[in-house]
Amino acid sequence: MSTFTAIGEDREIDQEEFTPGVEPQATWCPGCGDFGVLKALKGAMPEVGRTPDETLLVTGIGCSGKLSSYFESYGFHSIHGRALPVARAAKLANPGLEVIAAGGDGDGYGIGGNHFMHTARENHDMTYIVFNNEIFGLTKGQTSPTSPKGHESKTQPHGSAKDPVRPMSLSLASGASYVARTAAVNPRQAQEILVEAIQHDGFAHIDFLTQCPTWNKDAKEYVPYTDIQDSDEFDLDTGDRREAAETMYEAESRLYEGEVLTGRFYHDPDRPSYGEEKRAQGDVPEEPVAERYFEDGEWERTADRLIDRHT
Ligand SMILES: Cc1ncc(C[n+]2csc(CCOP(=O)(O)OP(=O)(O)O)c2C)c(N)n1
Ligand code: SF4
Ligand SMILES: [Mg+2]
Repeated sequence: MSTFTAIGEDREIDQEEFTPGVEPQATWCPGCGDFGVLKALKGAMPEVGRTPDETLLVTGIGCSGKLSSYFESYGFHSIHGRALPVARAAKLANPGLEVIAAGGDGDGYGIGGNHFMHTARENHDMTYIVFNNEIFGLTKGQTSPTSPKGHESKTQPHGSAKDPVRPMSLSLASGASYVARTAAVNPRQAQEILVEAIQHDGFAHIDFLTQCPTWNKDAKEYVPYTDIQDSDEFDLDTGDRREAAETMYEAESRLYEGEVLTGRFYHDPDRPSYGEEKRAQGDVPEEPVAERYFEDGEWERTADRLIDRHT
């Protein structure tokens, strides 16, 4: 079965289908928050109703990037900071695929920051999970763009003199149409948010707090956490940009004071995705731009039809 013929299958899906036969056990350190992302993602897929054949997971480089090895679906372990351009191209080539991109805070907010900003701006239809452990985990604990000011590490032995990136504020200002923060220690909320993000038509960004007990002992486990949707202190209208911006700023500031605020911060269900805009203009076809196979073994390239139209 190809990824094209599998799309639209209607059947019960078991989350165990997302456990690969090769390397079923993740090799992350004991207590690593990355396990929580994998668990929540596997739990979300049956709820969304997508099979491994209908899903593409693109990852960057880092401990977080190993997610695609431990999750059964189409997978692409790309290069550092470049998961989003790969994911964008795949989604445009095959709009029926459920595309999920994932990587670390260094990967997505540092070296890949430019791609993050523009993928949000263009509202590409995908879910982007950023494992935020406030450190470079894989390369053994260097300061990352989300490390708190004053954080001591091998690269900043006297403490970082830099203000950290505000991931949700950056995402909203750039144009993301769904923005949330969750934490590995909150698996129920994490799964619910993943389901919403995957079902959202547009760029859905999740800042996923993942503790790194090996290299970032300061970050502890992101507990206790408060779900802003359950808190009496917040009465946020997630469709209101200004309110969302204020609440994100508050959550980002308080994280560095030791208070973990999680939940849904912004959701605009009406903004058309980049793919929808391009299809409306007739610039990309409705069907995949890749090779299409037929039952009798014949195939055609819809890309050829596109090229004919432009020559
Ligand atoms: C172009 C390039 N520069 C640097 C590296 C080295 N490198 C690998 S992973 C990494 C940072 C990982 O940190 P993060 O993205 O936060 O992921 P984590 O390991 O914390 O999940 C770096 C700098 C690389 N692989 N490629
Ligand atoms: S180094 Fe940190 S982020 Fe990497 S697997 Fe170990 S605990 Fe997880
Ligand atoms: Mg990291």
